[in-house]
Amino acid sequence: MVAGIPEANRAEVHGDNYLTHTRGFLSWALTLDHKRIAIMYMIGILGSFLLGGIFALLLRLELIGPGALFNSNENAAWDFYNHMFTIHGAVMTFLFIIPGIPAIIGNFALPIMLGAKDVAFPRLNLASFYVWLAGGVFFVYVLLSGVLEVAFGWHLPGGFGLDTGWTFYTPYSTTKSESGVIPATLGAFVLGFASILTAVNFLASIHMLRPKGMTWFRMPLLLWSLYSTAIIQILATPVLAITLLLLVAERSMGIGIFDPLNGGDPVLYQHFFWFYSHPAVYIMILPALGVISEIIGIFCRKHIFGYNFIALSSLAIALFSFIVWGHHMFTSGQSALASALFSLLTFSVSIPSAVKVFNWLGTMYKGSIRMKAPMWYVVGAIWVFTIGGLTGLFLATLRTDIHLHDTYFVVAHFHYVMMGTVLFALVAGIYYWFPKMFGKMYDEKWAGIWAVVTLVGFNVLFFPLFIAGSQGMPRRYASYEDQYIAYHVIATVGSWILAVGLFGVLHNWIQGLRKGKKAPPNPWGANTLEWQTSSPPPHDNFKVTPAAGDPYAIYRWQHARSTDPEVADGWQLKPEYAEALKAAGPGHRVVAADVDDYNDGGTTGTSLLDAPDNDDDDRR
Ligand code: HEM
Ligand SMILES: [Cu+2]
Repeated sequence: MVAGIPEANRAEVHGDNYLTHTRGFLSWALTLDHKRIAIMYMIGILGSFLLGGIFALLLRLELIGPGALFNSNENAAWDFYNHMFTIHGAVMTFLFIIPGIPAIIGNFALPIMLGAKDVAFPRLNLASFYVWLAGGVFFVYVLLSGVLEVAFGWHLPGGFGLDTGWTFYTPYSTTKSESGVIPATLGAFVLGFASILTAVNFLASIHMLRPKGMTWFRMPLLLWSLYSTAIIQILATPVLAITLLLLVAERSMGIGIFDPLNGGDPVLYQHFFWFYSHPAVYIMILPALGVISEIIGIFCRKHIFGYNFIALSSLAIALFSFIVWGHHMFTSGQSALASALFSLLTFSVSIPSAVKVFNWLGTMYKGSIRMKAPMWYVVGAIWVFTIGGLTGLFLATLRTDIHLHDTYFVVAHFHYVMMGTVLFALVAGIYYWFPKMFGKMYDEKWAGIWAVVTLVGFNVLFFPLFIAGSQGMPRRYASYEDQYIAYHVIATVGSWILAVGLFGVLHNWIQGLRKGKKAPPNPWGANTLEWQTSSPPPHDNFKVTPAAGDPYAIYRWQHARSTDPEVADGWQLKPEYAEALKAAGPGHRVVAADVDDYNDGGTTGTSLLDAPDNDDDDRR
């Protein structure tokens, strides 16, 4: 084989790609192309993040001091606070973080990584996008009902706003609150279907569409993590669905399942809820860990360390995730034996998580690290995941949890794990696949600057909250004792730094879209199959299905082997590399292949990397 991606896949560079394949609103709205669906999800999900983020900034601003900031009438102010933190939590959880990485990055990358033309069931894929959208409409309704109530005193059916906390704990959600519990739970119910449909599609795709040469243990790690996630989505989500329907039945008809006045048990609700919601934490986090595993080796120029352990730890996490829910209920009056068992099991789940961190660090160790935007965020994500994970141990320990339960320690812990790890992995992933998605490069210098700002902002925002929490600052309180003021002021300032950084990232992406340099097919020198087609890929991804090898073989980016250094299609190696390659003669290799090693020689592009073959030489 000679240079670059297979000839037939290269030709597409001149012709159409999935973005330009057909035009017009309907061609997007009715598309079955997984890549377009991914882009539509991206707009919707980043939009939800913006919405949840606005609430977060308002919340944080309110907490800058103990007084009522937005309304001089204290009761009204506290009421407003309850609505804000509930809507923030619900939007972030159900609309942003659960669908996030699978819907955006999974939808875009999974079929191409499999060398396939699309997911197994493209129509189902489009359907799940619209189901997600429908679920979102319920939340918009809840939001609107709150705004209309406050602004004009209009009452929409189903209550106004939402103030129960995103967990909808009974009996508050069933008998006390006047808020839109029913529309909100129905929204979460509908969103659950979107989650299940995507999971079914991914499972089927991974089982049916793997190309020649891609055995289970030659599958990219992102696919392992999406596979494990899909198992949780399919098994756990129905539990939430049933729980929420029971809640609706209880609230509207008082059937007496959760309400003690009718013989029900509110703690039962908590069991049901966390039986889903703890596994859901791994629905959020596993795809993020997959993205990290996917990116890290490439930017350390090393074969990922401990591939099998990373792959299997995803499955282990998925299985463990089902048997630890009781750690949310140490203070709820469940039996001491149950609590002790749940504590032990919770510690066990930290083993596979730690396995991943060790393997990432093993990959970085003695690697030749390139600090590009994806790598900045991967390092940031590993940092916050480690802090989040270690602080989780305090919450898994019975005695310390009694002290820390429902304090800001918990708020800090889950923002480190959920928001930090998942958001940074998502940003890393969007940067990493940006050239493939849009055929353009983003600006590396600004990407680095905004990365530092976001990572600093995040830690300034959430780290002080560990301390405030350990000193007793309770969560879900709009006001507090003076001793906590300093922590809240620092955190609020941190939230602004973070916001500036995130707007910087958005700006960087938009500038990349508008003015970015044309991207070569394989700017990072990666070996997974999506880099074996042009950027952006054509509608069908590949004209010839590439054969898969070791997804993390390093010689692809350490050495480009070619008899023809003047590569077709205009992406040329810098003269020094080309010279060396020519001097080496046929069959030889030179160190090359990073986007910086190319000259943008014209209008088209291919890389000098080898087409995949199945050699196993210098694999590690
Ligand atoms: C991926 C992003 C995020 C997710 C998934 C997320 C999720 C959540 C969840 C689930 C809650 C729990 C609400 C409850 O206790 O019922 C919460 C609370 C909170 N979040 Fe976030 N959040 C995110 C980003 C942020 C950001 C950027 C900020 C700050 C600017 C923030 C500030 C807060 C605050 C202050 C609370 C606590 C409210 C209270 O307990 O009084 N969150 N968040
Ligand atoms: Cu949990």
